[in-house]
Amino acid sequence: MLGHNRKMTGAECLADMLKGYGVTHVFMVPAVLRRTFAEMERRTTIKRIHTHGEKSAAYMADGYARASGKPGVCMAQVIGALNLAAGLRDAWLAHSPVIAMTGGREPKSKFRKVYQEVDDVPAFEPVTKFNATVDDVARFPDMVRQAFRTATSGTPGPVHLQFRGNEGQIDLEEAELEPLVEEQFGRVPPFRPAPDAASVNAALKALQDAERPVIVAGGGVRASGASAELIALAEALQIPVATSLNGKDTIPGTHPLSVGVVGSYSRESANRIVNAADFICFIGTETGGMTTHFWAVPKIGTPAVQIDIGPETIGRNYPLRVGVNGDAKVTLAMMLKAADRASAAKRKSWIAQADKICGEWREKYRAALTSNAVPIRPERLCYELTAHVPDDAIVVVDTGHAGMWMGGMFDLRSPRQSYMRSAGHLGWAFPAGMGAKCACPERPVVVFTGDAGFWYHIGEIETAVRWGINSVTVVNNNGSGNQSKRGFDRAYGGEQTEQARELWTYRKVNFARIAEDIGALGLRVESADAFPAALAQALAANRPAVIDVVTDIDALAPTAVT
Ligand SMILES: Cc1ncc(C[n+]2csc(CCOP(=O)(O)OP(=O)(O)O)c2C)c(N)n1
Repeated sequence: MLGHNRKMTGAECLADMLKGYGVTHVFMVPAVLRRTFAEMERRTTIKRIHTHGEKSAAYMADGYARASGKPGVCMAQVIGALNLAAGLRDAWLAHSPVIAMTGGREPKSKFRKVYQEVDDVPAFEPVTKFNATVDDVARFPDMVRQAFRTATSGTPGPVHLQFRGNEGQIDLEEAELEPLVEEQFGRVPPFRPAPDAASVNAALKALQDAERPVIVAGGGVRASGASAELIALAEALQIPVATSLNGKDTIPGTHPLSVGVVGSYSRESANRIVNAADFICFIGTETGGMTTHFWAVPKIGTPAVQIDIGPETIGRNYPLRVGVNGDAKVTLAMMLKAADRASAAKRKSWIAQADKICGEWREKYRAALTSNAVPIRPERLCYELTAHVPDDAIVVVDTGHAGMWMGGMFDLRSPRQSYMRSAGHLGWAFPAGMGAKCACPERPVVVFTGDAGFWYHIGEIETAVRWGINSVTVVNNNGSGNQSKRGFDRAYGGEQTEQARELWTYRKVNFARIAEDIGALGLRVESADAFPAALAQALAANRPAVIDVVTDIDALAPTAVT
């Protein structure tokens, strides 16, 4: 391959490689890899999105990756490296393929108290699958390939490359370089390993024998693009489907076999049905605390099978009848092919029971979902979003109360809609939604966040306006982080003092005015009936939009049932 005597700079090589992998945007705070940015301008159409903080740059790259399946690239110079590492934590928790590039240390000035330096590499260790330094320009091609290969392969996840020089100035150096790209690793999944047939047959037999089985589908089904196969198998065998929060868009909430999100930020019907099941088929879920409400739903000991691309997760939390190691789409297709459809008949009364439980949930929350109360009830806001979010929208949801409200009360209506959620970080959704919009400019992006979450990266409104990143952000604005209310009640031994409210309340602010001042469309909604028109106006605006919805500070989301 080499020996062509064609020298190029690291910057030229990196720009060519990012283009070759299909990267369309990079997210960063300068100054890092400056020469590479100059080469990107000359040699590619990659957009260099200059943000107001490294953490939001990482969240944008994460949103880009989760929306498209293509690695999201974010960058920081040495002094911003730990801010970037902090931003990788959500991508790590959500198994999102993010590639972080930072400036690093020069051997000649190490340990001499050079300006701004600490050894950043260890900080990336707990939030990456591959954490490496590029110290010689000759290593650009193979290290960049390894970054893409690792981020996308197996269970996807973030990687980090530190380039020599506090601003990555190694990119100025020249060598004989081959900017070879393996396009296969430009998107998840690069491989679809087929499981062992005997394990598939054993899992299928156990599932078919069960009278009250449930499938729990997670983010692995989403990463594999296996929704259609999941739904087809559930229909063929007549099995209800619950999802993890990360797998919420693997089956529309309006599908007759969908029972909702199971676990902590969940829907009561899903938890009740999973706990009434005699058999669980986990697929593409690591059976973590959030999905199982700390292993109470289902109870440990419930007979189960688990299907996953990552062998290390199979059986981690639940003793299994059968473990199946393979890609979700391939495995589900194999199961579907061998499925005994006649076995569905014995599940008639189970399906009727599941329908009844779902109906009871709807009845229980009907009044809240359709409430005209002022200030607005968040349940009603979720109900309006279910009805009015476009058929091909990407819905991006923050954590805290936003995660609880939307996880439990919102339904996707179409298999063309996507749902992405913060894996735990308050403030993730607004920048992640911007990244999603960069990745899929032709699709509407609707972000749902609380005001507590929106404050984190509010400066990025300016980035959205500057770059024309036209996502729509719905702010559930109750002037507080009121998910914390219950916790402080407990801490104060039952009921908190009036002064304790200073621990979780904020000033009342009109975010629509702030958005307008920065150049976005700002709309304020004070009555629920006005929301659909505001959403329609925001979606049609052709500029970034913030819908400030004034909601009830006393509205607390229901907690998980066990
Ligand atoms: C980075 C980060 N820090 C702290 C938390 C803990 N946390 C969870 S919810 C919450 C308060 C926000 O409450 P919420 O009711 O979601 O806000 P609102 O919807 O009222 O804006 C906090 C501080 C977190 N999830 N992420």
